[in-house]
Amino acid sequence: MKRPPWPVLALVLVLVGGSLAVVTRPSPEGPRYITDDQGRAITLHGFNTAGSTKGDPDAMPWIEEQDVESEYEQMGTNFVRFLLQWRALEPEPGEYDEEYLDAVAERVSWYAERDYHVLLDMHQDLWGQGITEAGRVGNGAPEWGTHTDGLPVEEQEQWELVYLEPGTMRSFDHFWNTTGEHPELMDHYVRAWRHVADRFADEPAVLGYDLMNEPWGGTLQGPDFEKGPLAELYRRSITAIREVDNDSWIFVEPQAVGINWGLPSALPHLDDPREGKPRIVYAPHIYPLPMDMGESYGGDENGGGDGRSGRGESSRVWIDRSISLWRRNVLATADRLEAPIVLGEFGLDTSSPGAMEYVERMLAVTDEIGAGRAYWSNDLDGWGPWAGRADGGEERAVVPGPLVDVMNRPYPRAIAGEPLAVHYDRPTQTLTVSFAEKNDGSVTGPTEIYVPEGGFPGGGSITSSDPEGSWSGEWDADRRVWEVESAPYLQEHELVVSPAN
Ligand code: IDC
Repeated sequence: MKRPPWPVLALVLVLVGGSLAVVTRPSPEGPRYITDDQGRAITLHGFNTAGSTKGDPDAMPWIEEQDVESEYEQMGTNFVRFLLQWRALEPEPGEYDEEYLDAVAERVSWYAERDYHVLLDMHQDLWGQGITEAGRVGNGAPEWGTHTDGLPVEEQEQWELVYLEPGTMRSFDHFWNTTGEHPELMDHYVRAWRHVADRFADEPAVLGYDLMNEPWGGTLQGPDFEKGPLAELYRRSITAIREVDNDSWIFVEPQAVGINWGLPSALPHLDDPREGKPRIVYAPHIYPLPMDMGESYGGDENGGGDGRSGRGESSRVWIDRSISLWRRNVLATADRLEAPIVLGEFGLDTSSPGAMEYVERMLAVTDEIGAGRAYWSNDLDGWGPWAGRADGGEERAVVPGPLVDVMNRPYPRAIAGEPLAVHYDRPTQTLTVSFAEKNDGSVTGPTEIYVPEGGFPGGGSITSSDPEGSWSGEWDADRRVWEVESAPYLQEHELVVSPAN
């Protein structure tokens, strides 16, 4: 008799076992979308405010309340990623500046009055002002937390390259305690977050906390960094925040370099000890490498155009490939984290060729993957929506640039159910939103769809797949919002908003 082929059987078992393991993997626990206090899925659509915070002595953005009003009126945004600076929060070790937090709270109230969701972002680039004597290149960390050990930091034309300077590397190595010399730095950072959360836990306009902008691992890179000290920082911050704030959403970013270009992240799943379903959000950025290298979104999708990539095709084709790669990898990471996605930064010089098409593309991609988004940024620097300030006069009104029209588009602010698809067709200005009924009593209130003024007098027209008489759509002219009550006995609904004809 022939001997049974054990090795082959074993291999088959391993393979079948492996695929069974995949099939029987538990389904995601948490919602894959962010919900408001009525259990509705919210779409976050807005700006980073602002880059000017970094260089400001008081760490405040350039805006006044009238600028928030202009943004709301001209683009109907509902989201702001608001920059914080650790240096301002904790100017001396263990001492928090309450006046700084008061100033933040005042600005939060400007947004709260207009129903925005505010994400507090602990921003840093290149560690902190203290990496160079002139203080011109880095921002974020306090001087007392900056240890370059006297290693040099040269300014570079392309600011990101300063990440590679020895003094910058060493500052990060000390923070992550790769050097074993400064374990206290991470303790301070975690406690500082707890302090912020304690202050804003009861402010409903504050949606959540972005634990660290664009983490950089110093000499630890990739999975070693993301699964190691970065995950440790996140776990400790999540635990500390939850001691004082059960409800806010906690946003985590991957390593920025590489992941911003579309490469995969190794960030591990992070537990959320809150009562109820987890509220962790995956918040990556996108800055395609060709764009970092000075390419524009000019040319066309068929490869024609300016051919600046020097590869016999337009740079747009090359950038589109980066976007596809980014999208695939972001979805994979969000699956692992069982987290909704918010694109925390995307942006470019609005005068570069094809810039507005790139923004349209990213708005479409974020719609497709059910992600919120914050454009970088609302500064008066050529990237933002404003061409500048009108000269003179008390009002100093902001002057709209090309981005205003692109960002001012119909979108569902809140969906009373489980979102299935959101699609905006720019040529016909038609928005289609489909969602499933949630029959578990967890959702109250109407679906709300924002519609811009231009081309949509009286809100334009709205239709529903629900039978006539079983649903209602009410136009709130002040907020420029359709409030839709759908037929609760139907499993799925599709709403279509288009210009009046
Ligand atoms: C940029 C600012 C620029 C500044 C630089 C360094 O636009 O004026 O010199 O930061 O502070 C990011 C960062 C974000 C950057 C943005 C655009 O998170 O802070 O702002 N960007 O370069 N990562 C990739 C791009």
